[in-house]
Amino acid sequence: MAEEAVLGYLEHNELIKDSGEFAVEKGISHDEIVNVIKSLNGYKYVIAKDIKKEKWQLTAEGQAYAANGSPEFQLFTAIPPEGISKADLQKKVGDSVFKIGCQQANKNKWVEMGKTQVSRKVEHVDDNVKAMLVKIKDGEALNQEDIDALKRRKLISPQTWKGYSVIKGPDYAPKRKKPATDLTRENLSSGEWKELEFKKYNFSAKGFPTEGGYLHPLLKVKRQMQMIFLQMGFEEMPTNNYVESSFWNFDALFQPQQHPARDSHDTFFLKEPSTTRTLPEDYVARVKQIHESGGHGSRGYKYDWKREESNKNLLRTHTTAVSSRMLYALAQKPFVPKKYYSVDRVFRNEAVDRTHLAEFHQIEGLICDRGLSLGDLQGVLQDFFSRLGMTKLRFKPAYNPYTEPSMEIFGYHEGFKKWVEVGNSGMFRPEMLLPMGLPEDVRVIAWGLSLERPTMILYGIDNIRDLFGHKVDLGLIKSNPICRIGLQYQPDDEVSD
Ligand code: FB9
Repeated sequence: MAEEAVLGYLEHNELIKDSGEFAVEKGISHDEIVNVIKSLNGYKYVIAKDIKKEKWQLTAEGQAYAANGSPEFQLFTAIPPEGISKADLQKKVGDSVFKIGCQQANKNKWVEMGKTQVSRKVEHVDDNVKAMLVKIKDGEALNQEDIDALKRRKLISPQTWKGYSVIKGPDYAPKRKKPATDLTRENLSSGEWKELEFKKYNFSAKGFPTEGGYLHPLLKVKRQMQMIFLQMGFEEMPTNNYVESSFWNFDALFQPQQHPARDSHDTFFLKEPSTTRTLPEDYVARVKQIHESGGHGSRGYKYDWKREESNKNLLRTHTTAVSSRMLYALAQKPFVPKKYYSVDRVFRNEAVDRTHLAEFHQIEGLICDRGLSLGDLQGVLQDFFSRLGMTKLRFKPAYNPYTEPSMEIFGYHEGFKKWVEVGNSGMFRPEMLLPMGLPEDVRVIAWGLSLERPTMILYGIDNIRDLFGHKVDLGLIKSNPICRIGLQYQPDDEVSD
């Protein structure tokens, strides 16, 4: 109906000056008229131009006074000719009307405010305030002075009225022809295609979002890390066993059985199957030996090493457990130098916070060869991290039960303009390597880092829970950048380490 009204009116008139007045004139709601104008404008039946009008509307208080009269008027009419006590008057008109009414009536010199009594000063008064508010309500104009007075009393507030002026458009027609959106066989065979109006192609229309698979950011960075290791000539270690025995996870790494990390506060031990079945007995004996009384120049830990402790099954706390298996396997064959890496899940019974979950992905690299030194370790770290876009490294002495010397690795982050801890490293202790059967002069340099930290940094993710786990933000998984090379990250999304 609104459409016929607009198109019909323009058939005989050049312009619809004001859609608001047009709506009133046609008795159609302005919103309906506006929707039709917008749609006809879209199809170029008309050309609509915005017109804005500042107008005033009553506030809640203004509406109350427009309905019940201004408080000063209500107060005045409540005063009997002989006057009344303030208390009675207050009871009569209520607290807010009394408070505001007294101020205004007094200001208008309508009443005499005694100490306890209130009396009229004039016979009759007009409630101009109410009258003005009603005018506003009916959309009538008031002079600026009255507007300011009502504004001061917060009885009115400005409202922007938006409407349109409308003229015929390039495709104007008194009646909207539903443009054909398809050329059908019938159109062709009937020849009606000659008359038909075809809807214009909207070449900038957004196509249907193509649902497709998304690589999780962690997997993208995992791929990046794997590529770096393969390019550096490393082989991937098989990490497909989350469940590990305490022996390979701790004892083989010369980590003493009373080490704090070996109690259930840090480690998830298994109830079922609780104990490992097979271990290489001869090697176990040598590990027992080295823990209890040392050897190869080490004095060991001098404690009573328990087999049942090493039999306990757990969720591996580091992929270094896989390194110990691989190095032992390597020692069982004539020695060949090896470069191994691993990237997989490890589990630690730790407090969960913005950057820590009970599980994360550990990345580990190791090089096993004769005569390797700490310098070789620093060198390979320089090579590895420079491929991650981190060229400036610093090394801080650290301690791990299975490496001596050990170093924490810090890299300078160009984007954040600060040093970030990027991992840990060291040279595996002879107490770990020799019982395996590796030759005396074979050294193993190794380092480790997480997958989550670099991924959070590269993808600007602040909370690890958005990245991994049951609270993952799927939107992020779907909308994250294809890939992130190196660290030149946009500073605007600050992620503090
Ligand atoms: O990943 C860590 N930080 C990091 C790594 C890379 C990175 O790269 C940027 C984009 C390119 C940015 C940050 N860290 C190790 C350092 C910290 O985050 C640290 O607070 C948390 N660490 C985890 C352990 O938390 C309990 C990260 C995890 C970690 C620490 C040490 C090892 C592995 C993972 C190790 C080891 C190791 C040592 C010697 C021999 C063999 C393995």
